[in-house]
Amino acid sequence: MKTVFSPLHAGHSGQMELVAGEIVPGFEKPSRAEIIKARVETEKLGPILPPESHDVALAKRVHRADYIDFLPTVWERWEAAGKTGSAIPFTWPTRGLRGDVAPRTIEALLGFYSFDGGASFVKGTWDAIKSSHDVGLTAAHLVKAGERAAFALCRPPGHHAGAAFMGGYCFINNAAVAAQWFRDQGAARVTVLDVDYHHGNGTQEIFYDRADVQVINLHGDPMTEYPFFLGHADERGAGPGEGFNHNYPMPFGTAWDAWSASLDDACEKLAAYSPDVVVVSLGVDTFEKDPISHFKLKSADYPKIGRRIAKLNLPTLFVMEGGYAVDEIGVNAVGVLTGFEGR
Ligand code: FKS
Ligand code: ZN
Repeated sequence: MKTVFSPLHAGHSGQMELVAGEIVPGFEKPSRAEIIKARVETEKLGPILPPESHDVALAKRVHRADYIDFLPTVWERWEAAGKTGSAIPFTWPTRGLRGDVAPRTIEALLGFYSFDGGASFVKGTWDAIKSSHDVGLTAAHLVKAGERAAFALCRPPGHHAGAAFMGGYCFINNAAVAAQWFRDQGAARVTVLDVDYHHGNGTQEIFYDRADVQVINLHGDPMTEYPFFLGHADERGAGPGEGFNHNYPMPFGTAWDAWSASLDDACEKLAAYSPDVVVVSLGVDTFEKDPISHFKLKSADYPKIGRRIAKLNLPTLFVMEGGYAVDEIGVNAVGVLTGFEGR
């Protein structure tokens, strides 16, 4: 299978993150993508292609236009305001405050367009976001052109980004943009299957009231796991979208037997929906040694995930999301892809 990758991801580097009361270097770091790329090479998965540039008008099909227009302006506004360090949001319009009036200052706008402090900017962040968007769409083009599958080695990831907010290391929802693009290209139905450890709240929000994009999520139970405020089993979609959203929250300690039972059930629902194409939000932070997660999948389990998805026998776009056990991230992510290819 072909991989699409851009070196511009590396400009999103050195950004800081607030974890447990301390500002620390972000877990979502450049070596993640580099190690996956190196594993694609050593495993001879296939050619690695650069992305083509795609207009962000495509991103505006799933994100609000003012949000997408805001992202490229963040760093220059932050600097113009005399600020140093990472641009991190810290005030949010939660219940009881106005979320409908866009304020004027950069610190206020960062809060207006986010749900947590997990998506922070440095100088190269916008170029990395745009390259990740381009990587996703370029890989989607390969699938549309007839490849059985393609791998979008996106960084930064996307599945926490909603219609008008960033958060959880995510800015543009690459998987959602690709799913919408497939619809616009004539696919009647698209499924997003999200196997990242964290619930893909952004993807769920974007497609929640739609029947043309089925969204299936396997993840840590939001009662105890980030992003906490979405991802329960009773969230089944709304209006015309009712019955097209499926959540599989699972407790800390979940290992292959229980996790794969959820995957089997998810794949049955997916097959019954009979989409023209599947977009897999591929996170490997379900790994037993992941430093921020609490599932217990082993490296040998990742090829089994790929094999199960391959059994669906549908055109498949893999979009990279999370995974923080950097030493094993290449083995695990590429393991899914080689498993998909039946080796
Ligand atoms: C560490 C707290 C970290 C944020 C977790 C974000 C997870 C991001 C991700 C993505 F795929 F988007 F990258 N809280 N104690 O893995 O879901
Ligand atoms: Zn994750």
